This record gives sequence, structure tokens and C-alpha cells, in this order.
Amino acid sequence: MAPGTRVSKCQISRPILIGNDAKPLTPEERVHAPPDHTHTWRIFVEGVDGEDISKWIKKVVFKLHDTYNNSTRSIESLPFEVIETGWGEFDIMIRIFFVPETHEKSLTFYHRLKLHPYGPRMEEEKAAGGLVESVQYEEIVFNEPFEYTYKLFLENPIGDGHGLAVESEPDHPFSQQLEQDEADKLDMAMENVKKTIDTYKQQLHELQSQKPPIS
Ligand code: SLL
Repeated sequence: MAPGTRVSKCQISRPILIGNDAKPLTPEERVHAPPDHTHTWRIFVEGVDGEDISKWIKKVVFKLHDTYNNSTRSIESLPFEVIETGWGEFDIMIRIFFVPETHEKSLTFYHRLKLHPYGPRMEEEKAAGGLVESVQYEEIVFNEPFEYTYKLFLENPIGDGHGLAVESEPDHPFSQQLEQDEADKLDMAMENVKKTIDTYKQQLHELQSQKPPIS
């Protein structure tokens, strides 16, 4: 396996947790916070089972609501999190950038910031003094990963090994080669369409030039 090449016909998936916790500000904290702020909250991207995700995630950019100063927060080291206070719930855009060795494009996720007790755990959350948590489990799939990513995940299994590389079927539908073949076919089809249009244009031109002038 040569370095800097993709491991063909292989997929690796890695789970991450994207979420937030929040709790009402205490009277003491409210004194120091802006007058309309009611909660303190934390938005985060974390590994599962305490995995050090900075081995493959370079930075995480959290795009907060425009009511926040410097609403784009770029976090370039662990923990990938933003702690803030506020009064309202909103969607946070989360962009994950991978370390250059993976050669992977960034990925975007959304998380709805939860501040108040509701949903199936409402009673529990109320009993906990309004401490709420909203966490989503995501699985990032690396299709035909570069050798760096392949080795990294193979050498650092998490949990019961779920997320390790899986050898896929020989006719794996998403291989880079098949993708390139499809792109080539599309290019050829486009070329043919262009040629046909040119031929028709030429024919039209000839017909028009033969037409007797309107009297
Ligand atoms: C709502 N659509 O109405 C949402 C907007 C805005 C949240 C929520 C305070 C920011 C700041 C804050 O909590 N903004 O003042 O720094 O619920």
C-alpha cells in the first residue's frame, strides 16, 4: 500500500457525538451576565469512549446565532466546544475540518441548541434543576480513505471495534474508479450533445440560406 494513495474498495466509519448541555443561570451568575440572559450552555463535538478525535479532526467551526458577538467560533484544539450564556434556542451550524493527512473535505452538521426541559426526559430534567442535555450520535463514513486514515482507525479501535475498516464487495458501488468512469461517461455524453447541436445549427443555417426571399 503506497503512502498518499487511497485504500480502494474500503469504507471506514467513525462515530462522534455532537450536542449541547445547558442549565439556568444562578442568581449569582445572572449578576455578571447580560440582563436578558437566562442560561449557560455548552455546544461540543466529542469522540465516543473518550477517543482523542484531534488525531483526525483539525478544527471545528461553530456558527452561532447572529445575536452573538463574533458568531463564528473556530476551535482548533481539544476540547472542541463553545461555552456561552444566552436566552434563546437556535440552530448551530457545525463544520468539521479534518487533518490534512486524511485529504478529506470538511463536513457540515446542524444542532438545535436546547435550553429548556421538554421531550421524553422533561420530568427528569426539571428534577435536575433544569439541567438539560441534547446529544446526537453521528457516524462519519470515509469512503476509500487515504492510508493515513485507514491505519489510524485500524490502530485505534474504539469500543467493541465497531467502526473498523470493512472490506466491501468487489463491485462496491461507490469506488473512486466507478465514480471516475461515470464522470467520463457524462463528459462523453455532453460532447455528443454539443456535436449534435452543432450539426443541427449547420443544417438550419444551410436551409435558411436556401430559402427564397419573402416578396
Ligand atoms: C429565538 N430564534 O427567538 C431564536 C433566536 C437567539 C439567541 C435565539 C443572546 C445572544 C446575545 C441569545 O441567546 N440569542 O445577546 O449575546 O428564540
